[in-house]
Formats: sequence, C-alpha cells, structure tokens
Amino acid sequence: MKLYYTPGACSLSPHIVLSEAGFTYELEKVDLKTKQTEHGEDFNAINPKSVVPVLELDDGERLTEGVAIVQYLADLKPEARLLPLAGTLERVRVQEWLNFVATELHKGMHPIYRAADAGEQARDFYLPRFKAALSYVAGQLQGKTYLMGEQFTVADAYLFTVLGWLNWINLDLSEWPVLQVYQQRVAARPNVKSVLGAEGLLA
Ligand SMILES: N[C@@H](CCC(=O)N[C@@H](CS)C(=O)NCC(=O)O)C(=O)O
Repeated sequence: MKLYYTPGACSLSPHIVLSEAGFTYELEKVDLKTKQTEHGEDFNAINPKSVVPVLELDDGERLTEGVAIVQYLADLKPEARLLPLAGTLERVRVQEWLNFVATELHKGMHPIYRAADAGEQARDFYLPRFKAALSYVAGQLQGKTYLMGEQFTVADAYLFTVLGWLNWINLDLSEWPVLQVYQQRVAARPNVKSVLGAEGLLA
C-alpha cells in the first residue's frame, strides 16, 4: 500500500492508522502548492479531487476521503482494535466522531484558516462556532483517556491530527486543558511518535 501524504495535513490520520495497525506501507509526499509528488508525478492525475490523503492499494486501486480510508484500514486489521465491529453501537459511535471531526472541526476550521481570502468577517462568523465545537469535545473527553474511553480508535487519529492545526489559526490549545493533555497523550504513543518523526514534525 502507498499513502500519498503532505506533512501535518489530514493525511496524518491514515498515516497514524497504518502504523498503529502494523501495516507495511510506502509513503509518497505531495506538494499541495505545485500538485507534484516527490517522484515527479502529477498529483491531479492521481486524485482529480486534488487533495490528500490518497491510499493506493497493491492492485493499483485508489481510495480517497480520510474517514473512508481509516475505516477500510481498521477493518483489515480487527486485531488492532482501532474500530469496533460493524453492526455494533460502538462502531456507530466512532463513526459519529469521525463525522464530527470531519465536518465541524476539519472543515469548520477551513474558513477561519482561509480568512484572508474569505474576508475577516468569515473568521468572526466561524470562530465562535468552531470554539464551541472544541469545547464540546473537551467536555466529552473529561475523565476519559480517548474518545471511546480506554481504547484508542481511528477517531482519535483524526482528532489528534486536527488539533495540531490550531496554531495555524492563532488558537491556543491551553484554553482547553483537557484537549492539551489529550494531545500530549496521543503524541506519546510510540507509533504516533514514529509517524510524526517520519513526517518531519518532531521538534
Ligand atoms: N474530503 C477530503 C478533504 C481532504 C482535504 O481537505 N485535504 C487537504 C489537506 S488537509 C488538501 O489536500 N488540500 C489541498 C488543497 O485544497 O489544495 C477528506 O476528508 O479526505
């Protein structure tokens, strides 16, 4: 398998899942400005949506959409317990989180990040909503190790990824001490640490 990724982007989430589940995989770095890969491929030809992540399977099939990729990977390695079995309520709870992170946090942050293009009004409008979403997550994590309790899941890989972007929008995670402790806890997982190192994200 090969993951097309950009350091620190949302492709970090499937990268963490690949590592946590114990897959053997290759990485191909994508420059999102030039849309070229590190080996000179035209990324737009690889993914017409022009975004990472892309997971290329060994038969050449390509998967896009982070939440679909992480669920596909986790189902291939149920023993890693990154996603409860299909048909259980716990499975749907993880999917609830994946969707929340994708829509309220990941894409909720977008107009704030792009405020310079979208106009400062966009930041004023979207920031309170985004902060309320973070406060909701902080409340849900109170007294828990991970989103689902003691078990690290694919939803944590995605949440951790998005929390890493707050400095891009001048938000300080210390406003939510629970989230700060959570971020440190996830960052300390040996597989996460090695993925951060591989993406050049360790200080
Ligand atoms: N719907 C896609 C969105 C992926 C996405 O937003 N990727 C960003 C990086 S986090 C990207 O590649 N942006 C490049 C661009 O907009 O040119 C998913 O959830 O996987």
